[in-house]
Amino acid sequence: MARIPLIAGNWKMNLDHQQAIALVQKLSWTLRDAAHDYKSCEVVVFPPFTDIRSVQTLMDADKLELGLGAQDLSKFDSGAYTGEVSGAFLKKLEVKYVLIGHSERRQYHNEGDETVQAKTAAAFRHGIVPVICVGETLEELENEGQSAVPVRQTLAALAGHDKIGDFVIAYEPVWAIGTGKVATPEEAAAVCGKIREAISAEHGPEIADATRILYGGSVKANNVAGFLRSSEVDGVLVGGASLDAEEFSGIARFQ
Ligand code: G2H
Repeated sequence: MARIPLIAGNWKMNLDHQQAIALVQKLSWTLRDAAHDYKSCEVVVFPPFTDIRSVQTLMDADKLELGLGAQDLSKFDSGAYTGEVSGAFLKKLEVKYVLIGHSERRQYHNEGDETVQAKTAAAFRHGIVPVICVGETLEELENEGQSAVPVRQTLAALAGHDKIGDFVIAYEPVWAIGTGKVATPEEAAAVCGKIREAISAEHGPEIADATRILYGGSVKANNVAGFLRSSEVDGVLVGGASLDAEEFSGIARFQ
């Protein structure tokens, strides 16, 4: 099955709403200049919660076919959970994707496999596509090799759901995030292949074939093509380089 590549820009805790507006306005030009074909490659941005409304309004006004994502969601649907943001609220803002289990959430907010599974369930309940982030630390790489942890985290996130909706997996080796160190395209492809094999064994080949598996970690316009050459890698999750419209458009123009 042909999977449409997904280019995802994770803005993390950068850009206030004015800066977010400026970036989307610029992106609208740089993607146009790049003659971006939205049908052959999906581009999604993941602003901070406070920027989502501004970005969504601007995309509508400009008829920009960017997808909108959120960087997290609550495992709860509503109620006395101060500081949390419900998937129901995100859905009303036309959020299509949500990052779950990003290594920065796992590292700084103590999110383990159980929380990631519960948030994945919340995304399924609200009809938002979870982008489940998995990856090994340097220590885990040395002790367990490169694919054991990402495979284990993937299966844990997908376990115990009555029905599995669409989802995306983002393989991000923790040692390659924001460090300038990058996995080789061969390493990335091998791990993405192992993740797909594991999904196939657990949930069947149809789901495995339909699932997009992305690579993330210090992706830039000048290294993206290497990752996307492999049929195992269906897109990229980009952090730092997604804050620059020309660089991000360069990544979207990988073909
Ligand atoms: C990994 C990635 C995006 P960066 O966190 O999620 O960030 O491209 O800055 O390494």
